Amino acid sequence: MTDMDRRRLLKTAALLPLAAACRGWAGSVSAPAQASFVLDPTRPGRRVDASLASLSYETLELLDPTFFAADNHELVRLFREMNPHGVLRIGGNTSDDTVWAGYKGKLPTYVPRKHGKLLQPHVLKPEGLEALAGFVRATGWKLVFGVNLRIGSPEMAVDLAQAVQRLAGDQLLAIQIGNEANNYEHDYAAFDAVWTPYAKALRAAGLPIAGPDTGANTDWVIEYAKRHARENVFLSRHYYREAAENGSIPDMLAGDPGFFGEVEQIMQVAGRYGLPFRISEGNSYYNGGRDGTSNVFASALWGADFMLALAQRGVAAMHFHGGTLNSVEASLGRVAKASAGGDIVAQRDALASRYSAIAGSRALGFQPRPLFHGIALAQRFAGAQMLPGKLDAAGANLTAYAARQGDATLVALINKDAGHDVAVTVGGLPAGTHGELMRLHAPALDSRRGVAFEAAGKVAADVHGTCRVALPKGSAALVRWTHAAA
Ligand code: BDP
Repeated sequence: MTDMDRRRLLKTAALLPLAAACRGWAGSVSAPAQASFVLDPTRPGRRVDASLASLSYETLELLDPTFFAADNHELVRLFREMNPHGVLRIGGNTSDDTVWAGYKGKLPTYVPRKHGKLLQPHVLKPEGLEALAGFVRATGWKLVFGVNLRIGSPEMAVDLAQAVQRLAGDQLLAIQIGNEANNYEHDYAAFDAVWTPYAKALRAAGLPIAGPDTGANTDWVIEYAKRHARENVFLSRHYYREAAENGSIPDMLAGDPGFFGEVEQIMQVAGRYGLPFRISEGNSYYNGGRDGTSNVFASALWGADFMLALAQRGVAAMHFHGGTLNSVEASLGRVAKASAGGDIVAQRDALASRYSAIAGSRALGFQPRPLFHGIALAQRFAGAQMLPGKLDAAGANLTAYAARQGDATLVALINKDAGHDVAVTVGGLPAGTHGELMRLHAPALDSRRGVAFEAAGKVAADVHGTCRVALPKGSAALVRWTHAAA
């Protein structure tokens, strides 16, 4: 299908009268795959946390006190638009490479990372923290703050964490100790041995703690829960699908069932201790994300699907890692080489890390990346209770989620298939109700621009509680059925 055809198809779908939208496929394209999704409203599942859409940034970002600042209105607006109840996690590799200027005691000698070019640590000044506190207040977001474990100074960590608490007050959700310590501690026992003196000192100072903020070690999370659950705010680990070098659009859209098996293991343990579990950092591909994959429309479909798959299993939040290209490249021991030129959209895009959901700079302004719109779709489920459903995808790469939100029923349909349009017969809806349809779409899976998540008319469930929704390849839909009669 050409871009023109796609646009026409979406337009037609949006303009369909109620009955037609529910009875059949109106586009003039080859027959779509006939899928079905039947939800079961009698077995409500997990409640979706309000902070599901959350973000993660490098500590290095705080070295520019104009970035996270209350008067950075455009960034504040985009955070609030994404989620009025989000949580900002500050950390990443640079948290373990940063010293706190406010600390006047002695410090162990800084040990550069094996691969790194950084010979002296970054220095975080009080103005960076003050500005951050203003930013979280302006956004209404909570804060999770990572302190440097690698350097081996619990004293500095306490001093810094206390400053964060003084400035951020109630916005502070938790302090985390170390970033992906699995990269520099031999095993869980070694991590626990260096972590414990930090935790004791921080707790003695009245600070809330979360962790272990490991890279990809599910066994660490489980062991940590067993040992430290009682004094913890939440459990955390990171998620990236793969290294950027191995990334591609088909790979990203293929799904990652193995990971969700691990999530389920963690959720069992989290449930036993009554602790929330957050993916405190993650994105499509580590090593900074992949250009042409992490920053194009396909990432929006991936992000929405990933978040809802997490929510369905009871995971409280997904903190998408991002921020400036400079901060993420520095976290990897590299120097950012942003391509200059192009229009303002291209210039802002070039300044952001490849997987960031938001692009731009203080000087040039900020704009949503394609991923932002996928996150926005999934965030519509905040506060809802997930409902199970039976999906017959008819061979297409299609996922579907349902939830009850107050009196409304939500259904998200994500067609990650690059080759098949799909017509989904949704069943198990309250009979005779009408739904507000929203579509997430773009000219193509590899589009950097022209991505929208927007209202696309109404649909209605028939007397049997059934409705057909047309879903062009590489697009998603969200329908919110309200129980008022259509
Ligand atoms: C994680 C680090 C973060 C990096 C990211 C990446 O915590 O600092 O920016 O990987 O490789 O492991 O993109």
